Amino acid sequence: MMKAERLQEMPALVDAPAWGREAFEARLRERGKAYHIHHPYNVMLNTGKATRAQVQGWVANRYYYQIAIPIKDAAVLSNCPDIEVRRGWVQRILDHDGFEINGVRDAGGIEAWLRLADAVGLTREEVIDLRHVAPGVRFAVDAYVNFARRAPWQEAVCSSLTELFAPEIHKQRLATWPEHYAWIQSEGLSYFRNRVSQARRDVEQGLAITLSYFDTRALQERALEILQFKLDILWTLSDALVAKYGVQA
Ligand code: AHQ
Repeated sequence: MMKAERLQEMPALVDAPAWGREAFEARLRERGKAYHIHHPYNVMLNTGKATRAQVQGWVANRYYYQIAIPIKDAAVLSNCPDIEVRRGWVQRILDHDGFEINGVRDAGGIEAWLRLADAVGLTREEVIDLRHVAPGVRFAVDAYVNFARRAPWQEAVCSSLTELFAPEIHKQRLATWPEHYAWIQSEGLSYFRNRVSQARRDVEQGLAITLSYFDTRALQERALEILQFKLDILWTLSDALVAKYGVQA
C-alpha cells in the first residue's frame, strides 16, 4: 500500500498535472533498472556461473510461478466486465495451459516448462509435486495471485507490465545458455523462444490499458507503485533462491 510519507505528499500529487502518455510510459520503463535481470542469481545464470544444482533449483522453483500465471490471469478475467479486454486477455491462459481448438493443438507454456525441466535433468514428478519450491518463492508468487484476485482489474493489468522488460531476459538466456550450459538440450529452451513474442503481445495490451486508465497524476503514481510491487515479487523470488542454493559471482 502507499507508504505513510507518500500519503503526506498526496495533496500535492493530487493537484499536480497528469504526465502525458509518453512521459508516463517513460517513467514505467525507468523502473526496469529494478528488474530481476539485474539480480545476482539471474546474472549468475546468464553468465554461465551457475552449477547444475542452481540451474535445476531455478527451473523447479520458477515452475511454481509459471503455474500461477494462468490462475492470476483467470482472476483478472473474473474481475473484468469489459468483453473486449477479456477477449485479448484470455489468450494468456491459452499460452500457458495450451489448447486444442478445431483440431489445432498447442501443448502450452507449462508443458514447455516441463520439457525445460527434463532438459536440465529434473523428473516431471519432482517438479510437478513442488517438493523443491522454497517458502519465499511460494510466498512471493502467492502474493501476486492474491493481489490480482483483490485489486481492481486495471491494477492487476498494470502489475503484469514487468513484461516490458521480459523479452530482453528471454533473449539473453537464448543467447548465453547454449554456450554456457552445453549439457542442456536446446529443445528445452523452447519456452524462452515462445515467450519473446508472447511477452511483446502481452505488453501491447497491458500498456494500452495502463496508459489509458491511470490518467491522473495520483493514479499514475499508483501505477508506478504497483509496478514496483511486482518488480519486488520477482526480486524476492530470486532472493529466496540465493538463500536455498547460494550464488556465486
Ligand atoms: O514466463 C513469464 C510469463 O509467462 C509471465 C507472465 C507475466 C505476468 O502476467 O506477470 N510475467 C511473466 C514473466 C515470465 N517470465 C519471467 C522470466 O524472467 O522468465 C519474467 C516475468 C515477468 O517479467 O513478469
